Amino acid sequence: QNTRNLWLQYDLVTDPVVLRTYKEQLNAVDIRSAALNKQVIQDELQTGILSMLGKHLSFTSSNAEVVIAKLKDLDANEKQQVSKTPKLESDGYIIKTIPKGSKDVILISGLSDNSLLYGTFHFLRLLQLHESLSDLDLVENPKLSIRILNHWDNLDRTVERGYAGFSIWDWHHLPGLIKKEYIEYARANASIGLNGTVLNNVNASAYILQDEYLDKVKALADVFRPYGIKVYLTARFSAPIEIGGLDTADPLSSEVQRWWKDKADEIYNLIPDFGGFLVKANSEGQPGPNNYGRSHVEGANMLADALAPHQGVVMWRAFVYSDEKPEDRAKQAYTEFIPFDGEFKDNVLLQVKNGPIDFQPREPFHPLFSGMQKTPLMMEFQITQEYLGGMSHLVFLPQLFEETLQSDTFIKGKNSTVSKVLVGDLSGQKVTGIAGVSNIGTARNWTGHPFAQANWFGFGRLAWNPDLSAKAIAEEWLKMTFSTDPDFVEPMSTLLLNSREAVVNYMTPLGLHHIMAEGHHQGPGPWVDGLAREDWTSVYYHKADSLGLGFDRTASGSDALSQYGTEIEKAYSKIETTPEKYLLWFHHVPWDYKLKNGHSLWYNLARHYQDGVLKVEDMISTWEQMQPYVDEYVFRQTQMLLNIQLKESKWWRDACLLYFQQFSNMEMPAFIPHAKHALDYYKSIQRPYAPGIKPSWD
Ligand code: BDP
Repeated sequence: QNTRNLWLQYDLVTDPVVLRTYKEQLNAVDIRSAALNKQVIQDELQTGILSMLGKHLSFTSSNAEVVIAKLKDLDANEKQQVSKTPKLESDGYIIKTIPKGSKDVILISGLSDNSLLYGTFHFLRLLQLHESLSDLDLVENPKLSIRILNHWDNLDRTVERGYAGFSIWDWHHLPGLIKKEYIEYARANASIGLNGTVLNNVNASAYILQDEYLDKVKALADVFRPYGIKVYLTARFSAPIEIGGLDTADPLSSEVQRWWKDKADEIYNLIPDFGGFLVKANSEGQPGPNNYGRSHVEGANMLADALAPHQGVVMWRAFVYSDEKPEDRAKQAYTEFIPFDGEFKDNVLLQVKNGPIDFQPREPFHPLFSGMQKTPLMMEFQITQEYLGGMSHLVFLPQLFEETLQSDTFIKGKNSTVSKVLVGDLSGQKVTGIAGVSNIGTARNWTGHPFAQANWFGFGRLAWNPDLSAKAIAEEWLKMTFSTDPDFVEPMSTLLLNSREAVVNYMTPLGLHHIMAEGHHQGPGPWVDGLAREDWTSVYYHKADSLGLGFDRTASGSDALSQYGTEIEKAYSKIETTPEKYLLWFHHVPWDYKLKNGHSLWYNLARHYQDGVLKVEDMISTWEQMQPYVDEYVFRQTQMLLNIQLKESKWWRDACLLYFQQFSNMEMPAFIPHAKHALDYYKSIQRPYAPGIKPSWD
């Protein structure tokens, strides 16, 4: 494998029967339409087929076995053959075998140029997975329209919460130097159906909106266009002051409104298909409408008005927790945004993190997904592993994404999943979307940990279809990246699918959350206390005392539970009926309380920490068997990283159990090995230079 090529390895098909069949089936391709990306499609097919089958395709209109054409460019016979296929959306496509004269032809068709690109990548995927090319009858429509990466990349090329090197955007040399990686990046995204990218950090510099930088942004937009990727930018709310020379950024000021309209016109003049703005306002010190006594709606709608004439959108983030109101942080976004439901302009989407706190290893879904029914909601997942071990831990995130997407909100009765809310099945929202905070950088293999590539891939696949299973994604990724051999795919997909629960266990089992070390978030820090804000400390979240552990979010506590609607509230209001995975999220539970297995909370806590460590040991022994299937360096690299993960899982276990034992005052269960150090040692570990921190705000 060449890890630069990600899941597009296009390995030579080794099974001789499959290879012979494919070779017979594929000689010539007729690409009839796709003015925008005809060359991209042709190059991809040539590269893929040459590499997988060892033969060159010819591109010709006569006698081709594959026809790639928009529906309107099909001939009468072809049109008739596809007349009964289900309705296609603009990015959707069909791949269908149809008879033509004496032979079969595979038709890849759709409404737009991009649909043909997506259909082509799907077709190549079939070969990568060694699937049959006979009697194809596939129809694919993306379930979400905005499928986007969020780069938390700064203009100085550092990446906030990035663990894979520096930003791939070489601002200094743009627009003159177009790097090969920009093209590789666009191609990788297109292959999984992603269609947008926000280039700069949510903690934004206004500078990116200066003319000089807009020329650089335009250069990237031009590279991405044939791959169907639109460019978006994070807009810093105070930009009219910082780069516009105004003395206010008040959204109701006509001068400010004018400034944003002019800025939007200027951008669209350069980039006619510019996607729009992402905004982090009045959150963690970022400027916003509240600074002028205005609301989130007034701020978002002002920007929406500037973009509307150009069909641009505003993605307004719901990640807010005020420093004035001492409410449970888990409640704040809901409390702040619910009153505005239905008041946003049509081109505003509210971008909501998957859970109500902050990208933890496990959180219940964000209650805005059930509460805010008259506003288009966009999901924000974090692909970079800020709270899940940075680049050092192997964690297959599609498992986490699937858990959120398939959570039941009950808003229209049973089976009202978050995924249905997002795609608009329950509320009829017209603009839909999903964002993933990118995990890529200048690392040779893009993501640092070789297995973090799976999280980029998995996010893209779920953005196309949020109902795909993590298992199916794991299998696809393993086959496309490493090997289709079942002796590899089966044990490795089990490994991937267990990896998320492992990290939950050794970091934050039973609903614990936000007990990471301060600032870098990569080690344990349940003792963190006394920071500028209470809700940045760990003690605020776990509330350990001599009686028990956990945050009471029921009516007797912060009452955050009531934001979830009656079904969930009823079920989770009692300890006995709350799923154990969310236990300490919603309840303060006595140390000796007996869980379902008849053992105390303290015993179970220890059990989970230990299970997490054991799961990492299992991962290591599975991996040891995989040497024959993977490149030597990737094998060693992953082995070394897994050993780091094992060491860190023990660090988590020992530090957390020693810390919590001070409160439980109970014996350490016998299955917990004696910790190598005393608690003070773990408390003294500092990592001032851990990657991904942005000192300016932390
Ligand atoms: C937190 C990160 C911080 C981000 C913030 C956000 O620690 O770096 O700026 O989320 O999403 O998780 O805005």
